[in-house]
Amino acid sequence: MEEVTQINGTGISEAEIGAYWLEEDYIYPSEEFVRKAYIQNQPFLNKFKEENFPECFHEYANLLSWDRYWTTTLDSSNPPFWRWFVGGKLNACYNCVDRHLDKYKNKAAIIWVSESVDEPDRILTYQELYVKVNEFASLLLEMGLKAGDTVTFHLPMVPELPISMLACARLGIIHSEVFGGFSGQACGERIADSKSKILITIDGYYRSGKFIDHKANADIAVATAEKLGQKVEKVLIWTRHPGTYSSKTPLVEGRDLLLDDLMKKHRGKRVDYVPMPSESILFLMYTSGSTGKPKGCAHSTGGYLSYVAGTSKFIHDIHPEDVHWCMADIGWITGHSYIVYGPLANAATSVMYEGVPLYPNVNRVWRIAERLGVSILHTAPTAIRMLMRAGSNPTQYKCDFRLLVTVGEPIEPEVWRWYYKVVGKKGAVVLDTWWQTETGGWLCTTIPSVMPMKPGSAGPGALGIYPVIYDELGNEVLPGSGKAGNLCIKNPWPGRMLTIWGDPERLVKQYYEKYCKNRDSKDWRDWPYFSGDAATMAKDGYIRVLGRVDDVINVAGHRLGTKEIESAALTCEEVAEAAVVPKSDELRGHVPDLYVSLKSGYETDNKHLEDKIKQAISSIIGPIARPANVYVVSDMPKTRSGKIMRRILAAISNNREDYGDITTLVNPDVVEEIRNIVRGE
Ligand code: 6R9
Repeated sequence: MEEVTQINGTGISEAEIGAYWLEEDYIYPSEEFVRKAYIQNQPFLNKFKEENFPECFHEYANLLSWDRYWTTTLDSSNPPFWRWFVGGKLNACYNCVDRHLDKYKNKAAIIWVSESVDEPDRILTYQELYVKVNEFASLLLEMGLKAGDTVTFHLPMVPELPISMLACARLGIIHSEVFGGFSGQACGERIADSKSKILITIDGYYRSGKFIDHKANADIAVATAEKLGQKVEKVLIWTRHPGTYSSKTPLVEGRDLLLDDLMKKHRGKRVDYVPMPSESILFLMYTSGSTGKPKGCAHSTGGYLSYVAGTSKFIHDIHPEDVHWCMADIGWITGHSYIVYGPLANAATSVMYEGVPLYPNVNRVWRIAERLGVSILHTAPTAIRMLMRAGSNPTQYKCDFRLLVTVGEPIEPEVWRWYYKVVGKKGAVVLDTWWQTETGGWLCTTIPSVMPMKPGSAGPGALGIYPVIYDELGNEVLPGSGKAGNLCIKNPWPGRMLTIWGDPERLVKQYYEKYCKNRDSKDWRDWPYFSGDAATMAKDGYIRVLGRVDDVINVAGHRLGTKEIESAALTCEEVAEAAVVPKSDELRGHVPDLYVSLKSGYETDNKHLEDKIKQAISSIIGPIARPANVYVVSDMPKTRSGKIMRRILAAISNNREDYGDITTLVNPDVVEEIRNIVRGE
């Protein structure tokens, strides 16, 4: 049995909390945490019971300032294209910046920490953020951009990224940030899909002590977009060291503009914010799915912002006096929701760190946390595993965390315990939050002040969220049965993406077709959301997420499509067929293993080919997609209908014998041959 640090400090009776308190491996929040938390009692949780749906989400929407209140909480006339807070108007930038000026003008909104230990922090107070966002919005207006246009960013972790996001939001311009570590080509494909005429980038940034020439990617991105039919008219370039252009890549005349120069004209300018309809698109975030083409998840202004503001306040429990540090990259959904929009909507102080956790040494994270007085730390199991295994020692530092978040991949109980005991000194609560790019915000997590933690479990549905596990046939897998199934959500919620940009039918196909009970029904109860994850649900409703059931692989918390990697491998002329499978990895959770067969006439015994393929994948997608191993095989294990049996390759990569039945293969002999190649025999 896990040790119990504190009993329930809320004074709520066991009967009220019900089954939550009965299981053996529960760990309870410290009394100190509970005393300070926003949610103090069961009546607040009761507001989110199923019978109060959808009005329960007024608790979230009412945290925002609306220019016009909504008339309809949930318009469900066209499922699954639900619309939230219809009739309402608001502005996301106003809600994250302007409205805090009265009370918090002089408070740090963003504390940016350079990767270099010698470079001073950049601190933007709410007033300074307001000034910079207005100046940049003034420039965007001058460029002729207006509400409803799209703009692509390819920015790393610099303060100009949230400034650019908020300036777009101020004018109703849809921003589409592409993770800075993605290649120029990946960025170009997203520019073309989103139809952006403007790209916002930077000359370079630091990674593990090296200056990365990022502007070089912009040229590739523009060329790629143009090949795909989208002309990029202007490339706006921030500089990593303001005033100095540090890239070796020349500027293209007439197209590339240095923002240092352009911004001079806009100094001191103020721009009115544009009240936007609740269901207008705030941003696009591309993510990988089961096809080769990433999809643009379009998030709404009113629903999304309400959802991230509400979860940040009531579950994340961010108070204005907290210093919140989420170590994710803003190029992913976690950064959008829980570095920028959620914390800033709550007038928090949000820390942004440019670099990697282990640079220049294993204790960098704790030095930063100690120096800034970070009270809430938010990171992924991969980072925790790396710190733990590298011998990082938080106990040497005066860190005083109140709450620790883990997100992005399943966390092993052993890693959870290190986070809880060594990082949190058993005083901080650990929140394991399960959600996805598509969902906008957290879906499964404990409510830390009133529910105990269970190492390795993401907790029950968040406020107003009703998860269910279905088997392949659509039967409910009962809680406590110990059986795994597909994790689904019974009801709509305000944070879910509005649609998939340019391809609304894909929303229906990918997330709803599988379990829709009646396609003609207008009742949301007939439209459960299929997440693509496998999970089990314990008797108490706690969810344990096992991983993806589709062609998505999770590498160090980064989501990659196996089809995207395979397509990149196929650009090498030698490659006839490619199959990617996840291989378990102690640090990164999973890494991609790639199997290729070659076109006739090519030598299988070609040492350079492996490097060539790895290089192709790095430059087409980005270094994170680089396979751990490339195996050149004479043929793929195939069914009679010609399908590659990835399950068999996955078993071989992970050194398991559970191939299942291989007699149905057209070429069963190849299994032994591949196994010998992988084992190096
Ligand atoms: C927020 C984010 C989504 C996929 C998701 C699942 C995995 C996320 C998790 C988790 C276990 C958690 N995932 N949180 N698995 N426990 N707490 O990561 O979004 O990049 O879209 O990835 O990540 O497999 O389906 P995204």
